[in-house]
Amino acid sequence: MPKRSHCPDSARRSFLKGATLAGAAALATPVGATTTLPAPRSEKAVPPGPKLAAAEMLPPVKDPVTQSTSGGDFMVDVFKTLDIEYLAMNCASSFRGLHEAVLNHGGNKGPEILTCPHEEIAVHMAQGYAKIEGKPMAMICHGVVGLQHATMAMYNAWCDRVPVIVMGGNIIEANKRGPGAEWVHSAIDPAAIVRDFVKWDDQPTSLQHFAESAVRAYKIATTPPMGPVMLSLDAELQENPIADAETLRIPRLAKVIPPQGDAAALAELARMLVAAENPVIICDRVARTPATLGRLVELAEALQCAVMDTGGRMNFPSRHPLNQSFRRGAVAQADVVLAMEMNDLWGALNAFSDRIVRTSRPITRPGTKIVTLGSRDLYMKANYQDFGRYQDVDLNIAGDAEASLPALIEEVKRLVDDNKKAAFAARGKKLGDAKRAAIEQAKSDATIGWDASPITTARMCAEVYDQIKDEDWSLVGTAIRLSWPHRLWNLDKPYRWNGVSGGAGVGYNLPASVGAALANKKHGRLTVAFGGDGDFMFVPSTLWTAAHHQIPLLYVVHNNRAYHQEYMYLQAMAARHGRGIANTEIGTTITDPNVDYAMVARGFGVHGEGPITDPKDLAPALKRALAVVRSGQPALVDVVTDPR
Ligand SMILES: Cc1ncc(C[n+]2csc(CCOP(=O)(O)OP(=O)(O)O)c2C)c(N)n1
Ligand SMILES: [Mg+2]
Repeated sequence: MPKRSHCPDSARRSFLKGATLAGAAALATPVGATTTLPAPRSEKAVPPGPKLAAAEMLPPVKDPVTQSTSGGDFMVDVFKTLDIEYLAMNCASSFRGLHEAVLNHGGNKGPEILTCPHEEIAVHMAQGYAKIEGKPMAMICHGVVGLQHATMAMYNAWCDRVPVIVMGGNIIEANKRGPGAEWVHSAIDPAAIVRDFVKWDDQPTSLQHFAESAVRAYKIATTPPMGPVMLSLDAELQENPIADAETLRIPRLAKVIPPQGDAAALAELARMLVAAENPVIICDRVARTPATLGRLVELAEALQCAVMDTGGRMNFPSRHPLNQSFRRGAVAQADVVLAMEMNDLWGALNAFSDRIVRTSRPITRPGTKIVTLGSRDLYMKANYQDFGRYQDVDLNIAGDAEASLPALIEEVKRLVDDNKKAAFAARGKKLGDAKRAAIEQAKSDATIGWDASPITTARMCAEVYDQIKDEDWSLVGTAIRLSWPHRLWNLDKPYRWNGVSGGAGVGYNLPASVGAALANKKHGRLTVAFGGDGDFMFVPSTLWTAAHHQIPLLYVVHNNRAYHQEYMYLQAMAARHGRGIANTEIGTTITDPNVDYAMVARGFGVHGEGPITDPKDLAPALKRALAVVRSGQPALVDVVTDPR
């Protein structure tokens, strides 16, 4: 155990003496009479006045020069039992005890520290990582202020039902807080600010309490519906010696078995699906593990029915003949809809427009039977409205969809006799034809403006795919409305895609992509992502973390020099009010000056290409960038997709 560094007693004594003299001088000098600037004061220097008297009255303190254990060491031992690979953080004194223990007791391995320039980056990295690796990462932040920075990313993780172990430092005992920062960074209930969007939180007051709460936090975070959890860690608990080592016990974490839907209800669902003329499966956040992709294929093929993958996870192969995700009309033809782990069921079954006035209509035909299967309603909160509009359903099966699939598939297969098989095959053939036509249409659509400069998003995506398609690639982010990869790329493995932000909080894409790339790194996968310029502008320093930790990722900035979604909304609003669109660039565009993202990347130590405006320059730039990525480093390509 390395020694903790403390001021020797003599140094402390002369330090206090200096402070006393400075204090006395300050008291004797009239305000404004000094001509020289005051010497910079240490945060810990004892200020003059009544506080000085208090300092002089302090009993002599004998600091321990060495301390063979710290509470932080025990906390690290607990983390090790939870198999937490990484601890993402922006450093802060409220968790200096734990930080030091991770390095010197834990050897900076399991967990290893990821240095992040912003707490939002740390949480988003954890969100992207968990959706590739299938397990949570931990992050720790400064009490109060660090947590305030972390909140939006925690909200995204909450809406996305992704586990993240969030921790924050705090100093619970008022008489232990130093003046200044330690007061403004302490709270009686730090987690209050995030309680509406974490599954559970606690502030342990002993090491045993910590051990039990850490294991409980992990268990709750990883039990479907998953979500972020928060532990507030007292600084004294981290820093002080372990007083009761012999009585401490680390509880065991048993593997969580997610709840399967009721067997009778699944049998009823199977009967409905098999009897239906046009059953349709809609899936959003179904795939928790790599097993689901194959199971959904098995279910869909047994029924030869349409599957709409709304993209919350990598649920269904993009080129499978039954994948009808870009044919919303398939839902209109359905007589039975099975909707699994939906983020927004109403949104999937209704058309909504806000262009003139807010209007909506169902896209299902009257009488269509709707069945839901999912874990979402098993844990819900009221304040933030991330549950979408209420949708009438006919059968509502509460249970984890992934865990329920084997029983459902078995039941369906049992009911499909030879007669049904022949009818189903005809249905499947029609769907396969429609799929082939949709792919041909997408290919043809993609050629529109192929040689245009600035570059079309279709060309941008096609050029990237052309260079990665024969490798073991993983796409971990797309810019808003960028559907070309899902329309044209062959997403055929569980890690080909990992979903979206959840809460639509912009600033997710870049850090979540870096987190996902970190998870992909040890599997040797080539990670690529597209991201908006607006998204990038929230969190550019993520690139430094990617460079520092050597996280290979090709990041393509879809640079339309605007917050384009909002730009379009504003144009629609101005048109509706009959006032023309002349002013709508104000507050919505990112020009004057244009941002040179490649130069920004280089500033953070990341290979940067661009801005690319001529499509002919794109392939060579991608080639150079991918060579960097293959060598184990991140690279950015700035592709200009807008004329301004
Ligand atoms: C934190 C946050 N701020 C603002 C918004 C509103 N918003 C939604 S989309 C968008 C534009 C994002 O710009 P960019 O990433 O460049 O995507 P583009 O629309 O240009 O494709 C904004 C600002 C939001 N969703 N989240
Ligand atoms: Mg943009």
